[in-house]
Amino acid sequence: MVRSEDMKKTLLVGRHGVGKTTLKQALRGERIRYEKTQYMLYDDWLIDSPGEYAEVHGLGAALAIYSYEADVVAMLIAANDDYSLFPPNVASMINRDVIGIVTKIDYAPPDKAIAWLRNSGCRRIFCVNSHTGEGIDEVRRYLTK
Ligand SMILES: Nc1nc2c(ncn2[C@@H]2O[C@H](COP(=O)(O)OP(=O)(O)O)[C@@H](O)[C@H]2O)c(=O)[nH]1
Ligand SMILES: [Mg+2]
Repeated sequence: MVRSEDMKKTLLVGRHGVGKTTLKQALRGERIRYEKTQYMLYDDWLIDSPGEYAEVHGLGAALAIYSYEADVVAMLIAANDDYSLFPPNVASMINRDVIGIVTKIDYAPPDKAIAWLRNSGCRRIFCVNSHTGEGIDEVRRYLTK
């Protein structure tokens, strides 16, 4: 059982469909189910964002502002993505701890996504399959205060 007061407040960022909401469910130990994210969602320690905030240039500022409410910003890329939304070294523009999470490692090797996340400035990178729970404990441990 995860107690929100034990956890670092974490903002999840990435394109729509990358697996932010599913990761949130896995980290919280909830049943995995599809749920479209229509607006910024605060579930105590996890802040889930709609993919459009990362994809539409004009909405990017909203993510910057929400990052100030977080201890950690997690940038997500799926192992089978064929592009990255995140500019090189963008982590240096965020004055929070920035980590990378590769989702959907059941679909493809994570190497390409790891390289993109590293290029964007993430020093810590985790690899997960939110459906089976692989890698979820490591992320949860890192996000525990
Ligand atoms: N195979 C696999 N599918 C995943 C994984 N994570 C998310 N998905 C699926 O990807 C789709 C989009 O996930 P969702 O969490 O809604 O993405 P979001 O738009 O970033 O919130 C859903 O059908 C999820 O079940 C994963 O690690 N492995
Ligand atoms: Mg979502």
